[in-house]
Amino acid sequence: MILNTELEYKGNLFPTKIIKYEKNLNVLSFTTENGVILEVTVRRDSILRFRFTTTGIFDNDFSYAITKYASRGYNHLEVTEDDDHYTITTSKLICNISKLDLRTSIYDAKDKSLICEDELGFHWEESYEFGGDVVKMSKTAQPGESYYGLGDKPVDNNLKGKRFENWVTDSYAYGRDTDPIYKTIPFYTALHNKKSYGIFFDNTFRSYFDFCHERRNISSFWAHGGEMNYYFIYGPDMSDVVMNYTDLTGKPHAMPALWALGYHQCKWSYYPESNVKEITAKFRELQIPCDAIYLDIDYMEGFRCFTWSKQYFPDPKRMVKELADDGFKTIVIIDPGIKIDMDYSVFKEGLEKDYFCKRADGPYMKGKVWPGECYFPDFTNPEVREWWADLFKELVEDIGVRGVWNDMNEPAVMDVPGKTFPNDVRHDYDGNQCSHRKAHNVYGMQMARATYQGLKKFSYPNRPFVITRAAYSGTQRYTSSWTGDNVATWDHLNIANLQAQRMCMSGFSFIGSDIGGFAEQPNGELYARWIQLGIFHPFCRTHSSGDHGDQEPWAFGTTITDVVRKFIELRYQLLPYLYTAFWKYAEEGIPILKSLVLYDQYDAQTHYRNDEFVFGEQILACPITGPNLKGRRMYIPIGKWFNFWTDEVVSGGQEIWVDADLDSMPIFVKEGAIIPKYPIQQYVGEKTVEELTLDVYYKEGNEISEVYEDATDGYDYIKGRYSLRNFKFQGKEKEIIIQQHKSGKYITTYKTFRLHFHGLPFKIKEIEIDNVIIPFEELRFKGGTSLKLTKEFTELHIIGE
Ligand code: MIG
Repeated sequence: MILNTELEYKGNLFPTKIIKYEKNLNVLSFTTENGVILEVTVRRDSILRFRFTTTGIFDNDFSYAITKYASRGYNHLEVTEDDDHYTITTSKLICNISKLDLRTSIYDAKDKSLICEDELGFHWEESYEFGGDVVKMSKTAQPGESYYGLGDKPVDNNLKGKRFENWVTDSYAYGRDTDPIYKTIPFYTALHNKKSYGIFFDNTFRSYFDFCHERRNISSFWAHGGEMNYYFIYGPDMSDVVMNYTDLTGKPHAMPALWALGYHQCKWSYYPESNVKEITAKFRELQIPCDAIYLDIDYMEGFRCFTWSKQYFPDPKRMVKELADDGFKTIVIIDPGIKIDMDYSVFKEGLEKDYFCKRADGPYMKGKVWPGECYFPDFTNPEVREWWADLFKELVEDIGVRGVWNDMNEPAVMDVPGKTFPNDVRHDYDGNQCSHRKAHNVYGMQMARATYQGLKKFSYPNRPFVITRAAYSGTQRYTSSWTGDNVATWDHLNIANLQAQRMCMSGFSFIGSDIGGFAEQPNGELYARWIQLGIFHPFCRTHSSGDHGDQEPWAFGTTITDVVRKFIELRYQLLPYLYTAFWKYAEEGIPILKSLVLYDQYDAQTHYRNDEFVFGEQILACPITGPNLKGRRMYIPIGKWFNFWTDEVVSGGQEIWVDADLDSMPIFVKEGAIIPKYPIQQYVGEKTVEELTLDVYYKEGNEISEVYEDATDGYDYIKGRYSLRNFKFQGKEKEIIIQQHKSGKYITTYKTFRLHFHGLPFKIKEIEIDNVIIPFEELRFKGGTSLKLTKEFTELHIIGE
């Protein structure tokens, strides 16, 4: 809260009555007697933007979060007026704006039910110290309302009763409820009476959200500067809210290369070269699949970005090539701090070109990080971003590095209060010069963006791969991310689960945790359980601080190694399934992981669930989150599900006990699903995929499954060279019909499918492929019930006896 006595003196200020209304196409503005203007922009039938100024003049309308590719347009817009309010009507929403004080209430246009209503609505306090306002909004909580989202907050899914701060912060060994941590995603979804809406508060200043914490029936949000500027996004399906938010702030600009969805191995630090080679060789020797190996800060010369330690890595180009020949992509860390050193070309150039951040009165922003005293590029300057992007030429184009890891980009500064830049540091903010108060939350995002631009340019024709620690809404367009410096404890396994789900429902699906924990050391059991969870996270990497014992899959004895291998192998088998989920995310903004509330908001049981989640659209997973467990109770969402290991069918809508010894975990597959699988490979591309396995889970009824594939890297898919298979499954008592619709011009390497049936209630008698009857024996694999058949069919009938 604001403790400044001067502020308290004047206190909250409120808009007064409307004296002027103007309509300019889809932009409606309402001016009050005391000079407040509310501008409502109808972006879509279900998306309204609300923006307020208290000075009669709006800021330049600029946002790092909103993508220029966001959809626009609506079917219907009508504004009417009566005695006490204006009414904006679209095909989805009715929004009333009070003539007395600008307070709004929003209703569902179909059934006229109340969705969201201002309490005090917009109000503000003048900020004497910094100028401008502390801008505030409060809304009345509806009966039974719950709240979800907000990025990486390490708390239970349902945010009700809690208050949060958004200020991107380096948070070594954070814990449950630590707030704020690395990311600022000021977007939440609310749910009441089975209907969901979302609010995206696009304000980069330090901001706060209160979900019925301060007052039991009130939700509110406010920021220490800037405009009250928020988007109201209506569902009523939560998945539509999340998709629309993701459309607004952007989907990934490109698909990741398939290898990026493989398993990654990291530690602080693998060096020298011989150590790196030992690790990679061990993966191949033990036949544990792995696609990427990371070099942390010790690969550099005195922590100078874009240099290599001559002692530890005398010939990086050769090493990177040798690793690549063995299937390993090399990923290196790059931090924002540039060492003050006149003999260091990056520093000299940055200085000469005036690219480093400065304090208010002119001196450089000097801060201590790993290299010692550093200056920091102003990534909010487009010219600096271009320069930064070009610095990757040698690393990527010449040496062959395939991915870059951006760390410390909160920005983190050592040994100072606040652990970051002071507030007075100046930023370009793409031509909207401002202080660090406004730029802080986007600094890391803009660094990752510049890095992405470099990778995109110099990796071509391959796709770029970037991973960032800090983020603001919209960062998902450029990069993947991890959840920062967690700890090797069981509670952190839980936190990782929550954070990955939360990031996914906050539009940022390419996320994972440091598997096993960054700080301290897991025992084998914790590591194995964490791998089991990690293989279901879109980004899958083991990382540790390296100042305790080893944390490779083989570091805990052969029993654990075998469990870890088994699950990483499963990840590789499921790659086409995950790739398809990623494609749906990149294409439509559908989150890759779905918390149960997002999966089925109509079942009230899901509103408080935390552990179970749906991976893609048809696999339900739930980690084991404590020691010595041989299983657990978990909630199965409504519907019928196959136990992945036993094929036993369970009915959802209830909590059940599920066995899961250390070499297992609860995994279920939705009935009717067709799950695509690749053969186990030690790295993506090790094998040519000669056959696509399709695991078909019987259902009496219909279900649709899809498989997206392309060349696994490169940009041909954008030109239509992809392969999308849509399978329509219809199950009857004694028959299965599978219709395949194929689109895209990519020709997959395999020619055949291997169909494997689960839960088939009948014995197969004959098979009809595109109206031609073929005896079962001709297609069947020796002794089994699986079929080998051409990938070209359009309609398949499996007829039982
Ligand atoms: O101050 O580069 O979160 O993943 O290994 C610590 C060393 C800096 C923090 C990152 C961590 C990384 C470590 N870094």
